[in-house]
Formats: sequence, C-alpha cells, structure tokens
Amino acid sequence: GPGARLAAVDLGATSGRVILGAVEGGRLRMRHIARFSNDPVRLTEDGGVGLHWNITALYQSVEDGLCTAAAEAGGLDSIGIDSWAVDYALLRTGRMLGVPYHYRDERTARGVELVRERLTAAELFSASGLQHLDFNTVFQLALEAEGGWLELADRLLLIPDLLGYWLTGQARAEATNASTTGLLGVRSGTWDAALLERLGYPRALLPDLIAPGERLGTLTTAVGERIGAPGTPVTAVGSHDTASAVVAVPMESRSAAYISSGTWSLVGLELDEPVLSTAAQEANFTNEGGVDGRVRFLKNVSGLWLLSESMRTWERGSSGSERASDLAELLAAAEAVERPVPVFDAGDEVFVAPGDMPARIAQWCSQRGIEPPRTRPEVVRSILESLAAAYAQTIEQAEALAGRRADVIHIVGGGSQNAPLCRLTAQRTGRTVIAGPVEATAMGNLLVQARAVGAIDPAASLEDLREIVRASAPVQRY
Ligand code: LFR
Repeated sequence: GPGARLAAVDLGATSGRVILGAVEGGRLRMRHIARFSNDPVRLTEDGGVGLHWNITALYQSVEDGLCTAAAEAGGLDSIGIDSWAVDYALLRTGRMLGVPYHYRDERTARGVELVRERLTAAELFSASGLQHLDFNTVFQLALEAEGGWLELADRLLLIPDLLGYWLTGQARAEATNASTTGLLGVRSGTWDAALLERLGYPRALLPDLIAPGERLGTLTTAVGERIGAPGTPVTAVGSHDTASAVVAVPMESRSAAYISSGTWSLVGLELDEPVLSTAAQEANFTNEGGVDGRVRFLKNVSGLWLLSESMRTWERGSSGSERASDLAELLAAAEAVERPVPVFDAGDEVFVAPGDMPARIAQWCSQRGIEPPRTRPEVVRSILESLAAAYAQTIEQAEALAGRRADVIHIVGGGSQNAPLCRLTAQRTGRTVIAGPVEATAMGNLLVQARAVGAIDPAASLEDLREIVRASAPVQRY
C-alpha cells in the first residue's frame, strides 16, 4: 500500500546500485543504499581471451545491497531489477553453464557472419524491428550453437532474468529486454517460432514472457533469510535499463525526443506503433519494446563510454606523481578550448571494444586527413562535440522516419549532469534541452513497482508516472 518500501536494483555496464524508494504525497523519494563497480573479467579460452561479466560478484553485491536496504527500511515490499540488454546466461537444470559474455567481446562479428548464411538483414529487421548491432543476442547465439552449447542448455536467461531466477527460483523472460534479443516478433510481441526454426535455435530454451508490473515470484526461503526480508515479492519492471529510463523521461507531450545518456546514448522517440520502413532499417533504427506496450524508436549512439575509456587510458598511463584525471576539471578545460576540434563519427565500430580511445580517435582522424585533437582537453571537447553532433543528426533522422517534430529534447541519465554536453546538444539541435533526472532508470524501475504493489493508482498511465517524476526531481534547461 501507500509508502511501500521498494528496492530498485539497477546494473549499468560500469557500475551497479541498489536504491530504496517510496511514493509519498505524489512524490518519489529515493535513498541510495549501495553502489558497486562492475568490472568485467578476461578469461583465457581456446583460441584467445573472452570478455565476461563477473556475474557472481554482481549477484553478491545485489544480495548485500538488498540486505542493507531491508535493514534500513525495516523490510521490503517489492524488489525490481534492471540492467543493460542483450546478454544472457545459458543454464541446464538451473545451473549456469559458463560465465556470461560481455557484449563488447570481439567474437560477435563472427556470429553475424553465421546468421547471414541463413537470413538477410532485411529479414531480421522485418521480423524483430531491431537495429543491427553485432552483439545482439541473435548473433551471440550463433556462436553458442557452433560451440555445441545450445544442445547442452535447457534455458536461456537474460541478465536481469538470471538475477531474478537466483532470487526467486522463477525463470521468465521480461518483455522489454526480450525485445532486444532479435528473437521476439515486433508485431506479435512473442518469441518468433519461425525465425528460431530458421536459425536452428531451440524454442524450448526461451522462457515464458512476463510483462513489467507482473509479479515474478517471491524470494526463496534461503535468499529471504540471507537478505533479512523473507517472502518479499520480486516485481518485473522494464528490466532493460533503457526501458525503465524512458518511463522516467519527464515528457509533457508526445512531441518530445529523449536521450538516455550513460555508457550509451539511446536517442529517439516514444511511439505507439513501430516504424518498419526500409528507410528505418537503412538508418539502423530500432523498435524496442517499452513499458505499457509503447515502442522505443531509437538508435544507439555511443556515449560517455568514450569519455570513461579515455580517462581509464589516461589513469593507467599516469605515474604516481601525475594526478589522476578529474572529470569536473577536464570538462571545464574542454569547454575552454578555443581551437576548433575534429568531429568524428562516435558511432563507428572501432570505438565499441574496450581500449585506448584517445589513440583510436587520433587514428580515425589521421586516416581521413583530419588533424587529431592534441591535448586531453581537446580530446574531451572533440568527444563532446562528436556526441552532440550525433545526437542532432539522430534526432533529425528519427523525426523524418516517424513523421513528427520534437519541440524539446530530454536528456536523462549520467549525461544530464554533463553541462557542456547538454549545452552543445542545445546548440547543435537548436532546440530546448531539458536535462534530468540523473537517476531516471532507477526512478522508472521504482515507479513501475509502486504501481504494481498499489503504492500509487494501479490504473496510472505512463503520463501519470511522468507527472510524479516532474514533482520529484529538478531539471535544468539549456
Ligand atoms: C544501455 C543498453 C542499451 C543496449 C546496450 C547493450 O545501458 O542497455 O540500451 O543497447 O546497453 O546492452
């Protein structure tokens, strides 16, 4: 009921968090309980090295965070989990087979080749409505099939579904995240049996779907005891982090565009119907499943990943005497750069794998006869200009493809706190940018739980939820 104690587990590609939430007087109050880093691990494999998620460490951090949350709140009324999309574990009789791969593992290009032997890009798009990304689950599974893993496995669980299984013992596939696999029919909203058949992937691997707001189950006895909150229900939310983030974009009208800006920037519109035109496919737009049946018509533009990988590179290279780079200082220095800096294609595949981004940016420029940025502030400025340019171009494409014009652009997530990025986006698009909330993903996660457990009107629409967001978090206009 009202004042319910809700826990959001939100796992990003670089860090995870557990946040307590409660709705009171039309506002969502949030308390940060735990924050932990998400550091992928490289494991030796035949033929090379695999990049994997340290999934059991993440799970441990989730349990610990939930334990603290339950202690602080005096119990929990619901738990909801979201994470990045696409990645999965294979299981057999409930046991995980191997360590889940990170979508940035470089093996995926070969998966694309294998799928192409059976289906064209146009066939895949018209079935799933999904943009082409080399790491989409449909391509990763081709490698599992080749390795014989699909014959061993009896279950596939996407990352939030895997954590939900470990918490409750219930194996389901949450629908928004399932829509990123490439295996869900864009029209039917169910697993595409014909597509699975052509790919040779067993239909039985895929669990029954569950919609955001439905109850997955309750904590197993053992987990409930460890966390100190026996019997707590786990509620399905928009378990794809971007789906939860879009719930909490404080749009006041349907003529707004959004940018969910974190490791990635997801740039697009919320629609009622998918856009499945050839033009949409050629522009590589996606029609991902949103909460309450909305369509997330958007495109993956790179994001703060370019910045965080650059900083990681610089920190690695720093000697003890040299200061580790400080983000606020770097951004200020970047804004002060007066020399023109190059705008590179932030979406180029060369920037997907982890590594030395400043060197890759320099190489991208040199290969095209463009003078590369010279100093760290110039590199940062170049990244910000390139992201803002990509945002502007992508919004214009989305508008043209969907046949509508956005009067404002919302930026939510970490990037909403990056003032230079928001300013440049306003400049390059010539539109008003409304920045915030920074914790949109956790807010969307919590609000869907609040509605499900009756802490707010169970009949509330997304527009009603967004009104709560507007009442709960300040925004900054540019
Ligand atoms: C953002 C995100 C994107 C997805 C990418 C990989 O965190 O979920 O929406 O394309 O990560 O899963």
